Amino acid sequence: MRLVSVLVLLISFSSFSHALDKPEGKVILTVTGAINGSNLDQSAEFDFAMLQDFPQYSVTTNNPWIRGSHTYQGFSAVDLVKILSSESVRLQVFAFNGYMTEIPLNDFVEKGAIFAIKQDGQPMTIRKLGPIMVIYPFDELEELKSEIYYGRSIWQVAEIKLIGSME
Ligand SMILES: Nc1nc2c(c(=O)[nH]1)N[C@H]1C(S)=C(S)[C@@H](COP(=O)(O)O)O[C@H]1N2
Ligand SMILES: [Mo]
Repeated sequence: MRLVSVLVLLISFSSFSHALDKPEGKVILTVTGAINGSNLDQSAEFDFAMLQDFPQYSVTTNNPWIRGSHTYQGFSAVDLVKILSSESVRLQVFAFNGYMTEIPLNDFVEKGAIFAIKQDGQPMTIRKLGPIMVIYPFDELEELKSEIYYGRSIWQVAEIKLIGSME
């Protein structure tokens, strides 16, 4: 059962059901690991438009790193795993600065986490901790205000490695 209600914006499902496209714009996310569907050898690359074509979810919350309450919009790891025909249940997420954290896929279901690509309707610049940042609905679930979820709140995400269920 979903514990956290996240607003499904359904901005565009159109290209989601198709085979994975090739990025036309600047690649902002590389996905490696336990994937079957791909648009490159052993990995999948995404530009901003491709990430925006995923079902979009919205979380409005405060967080410890950005002043004030903001509305974050982005995609779910559940849909990413689905489009890559992966059975992964765990993600290793890497930032530009080399920071890495592990996130259970379940956080995107039960805790309402999203990979945010927009803040208040605008793409997130690197200065604003973009282009991709993991956001939890801290204001909605008190248990998220702990070092576990702060540590999983990785910003300036560059790469996701899907860890297979057998690893
Ligand atoms: N890109 C990136 N995200 C990150 C980190 C980091 O070093 N780089 N640190 C993580 C950890 S361990 C915590 S507790 C929180 C808060 O880090 P801070 O207290 O140093 O701001 O951000 C997380 N996200
Ligand atoms: Mo931390």
